[in-house]
This record gives sequence, C-alpha cells and structure tokens, in this order.
Amino acid sequence: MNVLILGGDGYLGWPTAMYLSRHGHKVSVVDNFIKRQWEAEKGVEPLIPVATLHERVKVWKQVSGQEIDLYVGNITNHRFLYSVLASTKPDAIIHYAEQPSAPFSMIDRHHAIVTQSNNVLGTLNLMFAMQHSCPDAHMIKLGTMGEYGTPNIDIEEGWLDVEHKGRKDRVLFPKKPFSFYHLSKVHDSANLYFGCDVWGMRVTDLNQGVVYGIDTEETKMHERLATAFHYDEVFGTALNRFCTQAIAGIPLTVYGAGKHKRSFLNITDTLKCVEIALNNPADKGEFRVFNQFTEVFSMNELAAAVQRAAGKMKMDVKIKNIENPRIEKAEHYYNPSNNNLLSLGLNPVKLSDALMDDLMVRIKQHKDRINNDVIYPTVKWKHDKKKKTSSEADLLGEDCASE
Ligand code: USQ
Repeated sequence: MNVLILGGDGYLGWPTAMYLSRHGHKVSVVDNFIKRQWEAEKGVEPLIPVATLHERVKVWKQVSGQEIDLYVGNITNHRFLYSVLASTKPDAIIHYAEQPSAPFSMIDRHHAIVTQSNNVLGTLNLMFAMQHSCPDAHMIKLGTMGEYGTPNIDIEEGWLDVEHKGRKDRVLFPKKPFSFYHLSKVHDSANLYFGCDVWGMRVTDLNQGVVYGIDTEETKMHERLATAFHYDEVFGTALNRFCTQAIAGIPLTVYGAGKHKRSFLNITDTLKCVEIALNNPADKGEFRVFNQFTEVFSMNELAAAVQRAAGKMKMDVKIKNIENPRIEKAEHYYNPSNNNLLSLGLNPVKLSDALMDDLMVRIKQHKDRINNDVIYPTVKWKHDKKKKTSSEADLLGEDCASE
C-alpha cells in the first residue's frame, strides 16, 4: 500500500515507518520537528542519541534498500498538508503527529493551548485535506486509552449500547479523560466520528495504552536508526521511566499509593496493531475503535516487576511512593476490553522477565547519559496559586491553568 505517516520523527512514527517499509509498503513520512523543539524547551533529551530524520532515512536506504520519502512541514498549515496529500496520493494515512504528553499539557494555560490547537486543528486539517485529495483513503489515528479514564463500568471499544426510558441506541463511550492532552484526543475522536457520519470517511481510532520498550527489529539494524526513548518527567512513560531509574540507582517514582491501574503494550505490538488496522481497513462511513493494549498493571505491580529484573542484575532497587502530582483516582475498577485486535490476529508480546532484562541491559549501555535532574515530577495538575508558572508566555499573561 501507499502509506503516509504523519509524525514520522517520533518514538512510534519512525519505527512504524521502517516496519511498514520493510514489509513491502511504499512509505512517506511527514514531520515538522516541533517535538524536538519542545524537548529543548524542557531541557530534556532522549536516552539514546537520535539522528536527524534526514539521516535516518538515508541509513534506512543503506541497510534495507528501501526508500522512505520525507516531507518537512506542519500539518496545522493546510496548504502544506493539501500539497503532501496531492503528491503522495496515499491509500492510508497513519496519524501520529500530535503533542503526546499529559504533563506537558498540564504545565500551564500556554501548554494546554499548544497541545489542543496542535492536536485538534492538525486532525481537522487532515480531515479536510483527505476530503479534497483522497476521500476513500483510510485514516489510522492514534488515540489513547486515557480518553476513557477509569469509569466504574467495563470499558468497551469506543461504543456503548444504552437503553434509556425504554429506547435503545449506540453512543460513543462516555469519556472522563485524565488531562488536557487526553482531552485533545477526545475532541479528535468526536470530530472524526462526525467526519465518518457526514462525509463517509473511513477511520480507525487506535485507543492505545502506555507504550514501553526501546527497540524493534528495525531499530536494531543500525545504531543510527534508534528511536526517541524518553525517561524524563514530561515525555517519559511509566515503565520506561522505572527501568531507567533502576539503572540510574535511584528509587522508582511510584505516584501516590500506586494502586491505580493502566493498560500497557510493547512498542513492537504498536507496529503489529497498526499493520492489522492497515490490512483490515474500516468501511466507508465507519468510525472504528480498537483498544490497543495487551496487559493491565497497577503502578505497584509495574514497579515490583522492575525491582525483580534489577535484582537479577544484582542491583538493589528501592520503590518510593511519592505524592501524586496528578489528579487521578487512587483506587478504582478497571476492566477494558481489547477483543477487536485479538480477533484480527494480534499475538501479544507479554511483559516477561526476559523482555525486561533486555530493556534494562539496553538502558545500561547509555547509563552515562541519564540526567537525574529531569526525573522527579515537577508538573502538577493543581497549581499553587501563589506560585507563578515558569512559562514565559504565562508570566506575560499573568494567568495559569488553575485560575
Ligand atoms: N506514573 C507513576 N510514576 C511515574 C510516571 C507515571 O506512578 O514516574 C503513573 C501515573 O500516575 C499514571 C500512569 O503512571 O497514572 C501512566 O502515566 P504515564 O506518564 O506513563 O502515561 P500517560 O501520562 O497516561 O500518557 C502516556 C503517553 C500518552 C498515551 C498514554 C496512554 O505519554 O501519549 O496516550 O500513555 S494512556 O495512559 O492509556 O492514556
């Protein structure tokens, strides 16, 4: 297939590009490198040095013989997006081009607005650009399990059958998201459902859990093909952070009592799930939702697994329950369904001891690059009103998220 990947420089975008290129698809990638700018703003870097996208595309050609076409630009600029779609004429578009961090979106007013305008307007532009150039193409959109929050009922895949005062209907599953970032994905989902309903778009919304892992088959093919693995408080996700903290010899930062649960998957399963969605496109007019995760863990379970793996490497790792900087339920019911991808053939990679050992060994190779100063959480969901936020934009505007 002719596949266009938006956000091709990212943690998931770049491995997806190589994977699909290796599996016989014609791949083009788009990125404006804004994530690298946000990293610079927060003073953080991926653990493994990440080559420029231009260089990675070149190295990929050398090691695989396959070309990946690169387009540099911002998808919130509709002229740029229209021209990319007109020249690539994709059968499918995989849309990762969003600000991906919940803490980033909660820093202050400015970061909430950057997140929602980038994510929601980028997706809206894409909807219009597709109507213009490729109305029959399949959009595979990266959503998040965090759209649902932690409701006190089973989490279905996107939809809920309801009976109300004797009448029945099928409605989008009620959303109780965790942050302005997660909310941006809720807004995207609502817009995309509308596009399917009104224009006959075909969309698969992948409500993905927390991804962990550092390598895929393709990143292992050359050191300059590495992807952006983060462990910092803003862009690092829980398991990646815990493993890095273990290697750094600092206590694992479990937020709160650690009894809250989330859904997880390995980075290699992200690629498999996207491939499954690609090979089984949504019907015309269908807004299809897959819950993309393979396992559920509480934070305490996750930290204990890392502690065990570290113990095997003769490291004595402590777990520290610190005050939760987020507002989230400390204990809750959690029973999300993930049948759609399993029934289409997903064979999950489970978080085995072996997998954790590999991850820790790989992190250890770059131990000297770990910056302990960016690990402890400083972004809080509820701001201290007396304290000014550090963002220049908000100091000028004299406001902050809690006001
Ligand atoms: N947590 C800790 N200690 C840490 C970091 C996180 O206990 O040092 C806990 C948090 O309290 C939270 C959970 O881990 O409940 C998950 O946090 P996270 O930072 O790993 O993930 P999250 O902020 O939810 O966002 C990440 C990705 C996002 C994706 C989402 C999937 O950054 O792009 O959409 O995972 S999900 O969580 O299912 O919404």
